[in-house]
Amino acid sequence: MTKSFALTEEQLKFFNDNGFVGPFTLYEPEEMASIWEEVRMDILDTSEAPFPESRLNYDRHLDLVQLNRMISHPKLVDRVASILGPDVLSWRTEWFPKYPGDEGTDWHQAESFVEFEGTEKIEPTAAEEGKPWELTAWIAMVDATKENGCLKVMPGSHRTWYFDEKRNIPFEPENINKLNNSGEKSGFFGYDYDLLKLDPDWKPDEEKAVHMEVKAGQFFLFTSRCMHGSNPNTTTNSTRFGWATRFVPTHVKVYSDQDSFKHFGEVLPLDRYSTVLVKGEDTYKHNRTRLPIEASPVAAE
Ligand SMILES: O=C(O)CCC(=O)C(=O)O
Ligand SMILES: [Fe+2]
Repeated sequence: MTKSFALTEEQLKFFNDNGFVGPFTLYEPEEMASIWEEVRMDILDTSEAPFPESRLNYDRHLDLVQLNRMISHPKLVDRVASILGPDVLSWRTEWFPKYPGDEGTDWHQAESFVEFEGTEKIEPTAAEEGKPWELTAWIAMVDATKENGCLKVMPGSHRTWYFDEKRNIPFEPENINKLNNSGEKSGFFGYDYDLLKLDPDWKPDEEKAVHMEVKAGQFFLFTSRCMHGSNPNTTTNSTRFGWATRFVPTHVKVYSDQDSFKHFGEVLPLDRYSTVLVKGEDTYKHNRTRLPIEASPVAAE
């Protein structure tokens, strides 16, 4: 019987209470260092990428085997399935580099990933009250520390909306790495997430934040409803490279009726895009999907 990496009852309870859980080890630091050395070069060639023209470079797990192996790794997927249920799709992966001197990431919450353009990217068709239908595994490509801007989360905040993720706000890339209206070096990659606050006068309690310091090769899980962000990278020589890998149960419609989507001032056509069925079965068949590269019949030949 193959080993299962499902969450323990205790870990599941921690997740339900807090909205996040981890860290867990996917690779030992030395192994991750050698994978990352290769991958960081490979991602520069976008000829086979799903979005070859985009500087966002999303979803490179679709063409790069090393990355595909990560999003379908049992150590990751078994834990994701403990929360989302047995039938799981990978729907997006995103790079989050933070270079020395870069601004922090504004506190934010999401679920439908409307992302300031009025269109839900993911929509559940069989949601159950209190059960998350989206989950992110944030994988550290290098050590993430409080100083280089590791992710921070606000325990228990997944039960209350502090932001309206469905409001449209302008993309203002000229403000990246500038001080914001509160005099802080924080922003949201060209958007001002503070404009989505339900109560403009409310401020999160930084004292309660948990800073997810993780080693290269580790990951943690969180629902995007759990408020998260990061401090600025105050180091002079340490770049933090995070890779957010996002999952949904198969009942969720991904980019439903959309041929392209807008994000960070770009238009991304979806003709090369599909979800990946990383665990279980897809009986809903809402989405274009494929198997992980190494599980597909061509790879097995
Ligand atoms: O890594 C970051 O700074 C932000 C990541 C994030 O917001 C996410 O993964 O949803
Ligand atoms: Fe986020």
